[in-house]
Parts: sequence; C-alpha cells; structure tokens
Amino acid sequence: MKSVLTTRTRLEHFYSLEHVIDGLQSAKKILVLSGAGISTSLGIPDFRSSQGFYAKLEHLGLSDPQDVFDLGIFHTDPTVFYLIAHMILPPEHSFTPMHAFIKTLDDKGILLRNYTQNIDNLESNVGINSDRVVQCHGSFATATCVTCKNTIPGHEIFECIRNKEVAYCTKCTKSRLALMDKDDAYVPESYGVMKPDITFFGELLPAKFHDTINEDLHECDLVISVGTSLKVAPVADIVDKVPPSVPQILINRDPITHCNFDVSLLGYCDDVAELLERKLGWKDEKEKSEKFQ
Ligand code: CNA
Repeated sequence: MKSVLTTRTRLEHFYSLEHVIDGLQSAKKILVLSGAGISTSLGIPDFRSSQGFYAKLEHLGLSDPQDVFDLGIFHTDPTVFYLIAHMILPPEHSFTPMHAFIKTLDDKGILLRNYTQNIDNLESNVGINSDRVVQCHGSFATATCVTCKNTIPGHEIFECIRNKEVAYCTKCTKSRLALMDKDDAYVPESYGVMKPDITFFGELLPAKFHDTINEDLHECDLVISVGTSLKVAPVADIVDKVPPSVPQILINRDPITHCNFDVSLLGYCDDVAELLERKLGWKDEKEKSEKFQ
C-alpha cells in the first residue's frame, strides 16, 4: 500500500493511527465529506488531478474547463456538456470499497450524514440510507427538461450521453418541431433539452444541504473528509465551521495544505478503507456474517 500516515496536530486529538481507530470506535455521529477521489478506482476521473477531467478537456479550447458545467453556456449551447459528459458517466451498479466503508458506518448507526460532492449517485448503489446522504451537487439519478420541467430517471438519457448526442424531452418534441417549422420563430438552443439534475455553476445547491448542515455541524463528534481537494464552496467551507472540539481526519491521495486536520491518512482511499476495517475488526465481522448467510 502506498499510504503514508502524516499527522498535523490541531488540537492534539490524534497522534497516530491507533488514535484514529480509538476515535472511530468511540464516535457516535460521524460526518463524512466525500469527493471525486472516492470513485476514481472505478475509472471515473476526478476534476483536478493531472489525469483528471479538467486536464482531459484542454483540447476543447475552453477558456475555463468549468464552462462545461456553466448554466449559461448549457442554455446557449448544450452540446458543450453533451460532448464530454460520457467521461463522467457513472457505472449503474458499482461502488468502491470506500463507499462500502461509509455504508458500514451507516449500518453501525454511527453515520450522522454523508455530504457528497459527487454526482455519480454511487451512495445509492451501495445502499446508504438516503436520509443519511446529501448529494450537495445533485446527481445523474434524474434529469429534467429545461423547458417543461418534466423529470425522468437519469439512465434514460445515458444512451444519448454515450453517443455524445443532446438528449431531448419526448414531451416537448412536438412543440419544438412546430416552432422550428416556423420561418420567423426564435427557437432557443436549449428548447426541450434534458439536463441531468446535477448542480451547474450558477445554480443553487439542493435545499437538503441548507436544511441539514447547521444542525449536523452542531451534532457531529468526528469529521472525515475523503477524496476531495476541498476547493469548491460551500462544501469546502464546512471543515472550517466544525467546532474546534471535534476531531477531523483527512483521507486523500494528495495532501491538503489549506485546511487543518488532526490527522491525514494519505494514500488511495480504498486501501485506507481496507486498513481501517481490518484494524477495527469490521472486516472479520463482515467475513463471519457472510459465512453464516
Ligand atoms: P477534485 O478537486 O478533482 O479533487 C479530488 C481529490 O481526490 C484530489 O485531492 C485527489 O488527490 C484525490 N484522489 C483522487 N483519487 C483518489 C484515490 N483513489 N484515493 C484518495 N484520494 C484520491 O474533486 P472534488 O470532489 O474535491 O471537487 C468537487 C467537484 C468534483 C464536485 O463538483 C463534483 O461534482 C465533481 N466531480 C464528481 C465526480 C463524481 O461524481 N465521481 C467526478 C469528477 C468530478
């Protein structure tokens, strides 16, 4: 395993891996902040790594790779999004060992909430209780027509995404064609276009985020940030709002220097998940229960 254990002492909650294990054993309300790094082992690129999505977009000549997720640009030219969305299309039934670790926290009744910045909906694939998950940037689970607001299951537009074709609303087809037939009618580029319900730049975060975050910050007794560069607000701001008495752990491939964690477990998060499950005895528990099933 490539993992390195580094500790940056904030309030001296943790010094070593053993302290992390003790912390996990005694915690009752764990808040998990997750990001793209927990899904990269399934081949979904993250955004900011050297092999990440933004690096892959350089050839498109966009002034800013974030333009792909800009609401204004989507409305004027939805092809920008539909040309590249296949690169981050989630697998429909998979999840990673780190997702399974978070699900174990839920099964043990010690997951207060998983605030995920991911849009791949893998929290649902692994079966984390939906009440315990806040998909802060929405997800591919559903898609909505920008014109008539008809919402459909996200997988219904996956074929268009794979074919790099714009997906249109079936309910709006008639009116769109009728408009296009009129010589002098202005038909907006996004008329009847289906937009996956992921939060674009320029859109509000889902209400659930605002409904739960303040109380969760008050209640949590341990925070784990995992697979995230913590560069996108407001999720990135959560770590600064955690009460100083609450210990914070980072699990990430790259160090994060702009936030204060009590301990950073640096390495591939699936390896760290496995290490923690082994040290906590959860791996043995799982194997035993599988044997008796
Ligand atoms: P980011 O800024 O790309 O950062 C990812 C972080 O994960 C980096 O610090 C990496 O070091 C780390 N990392 C990458 N692979 C691993 C690994 N195997 N183990 C441990 N750490 C790893 O992504 P953020 O999530 O911080 O940024 C928020 C964006 C990313 C949100 O708006 C998401 O919608 C968006 N995003 C989501 C997905 C997805 O849903 N899977 C994919 C790509 C981007």
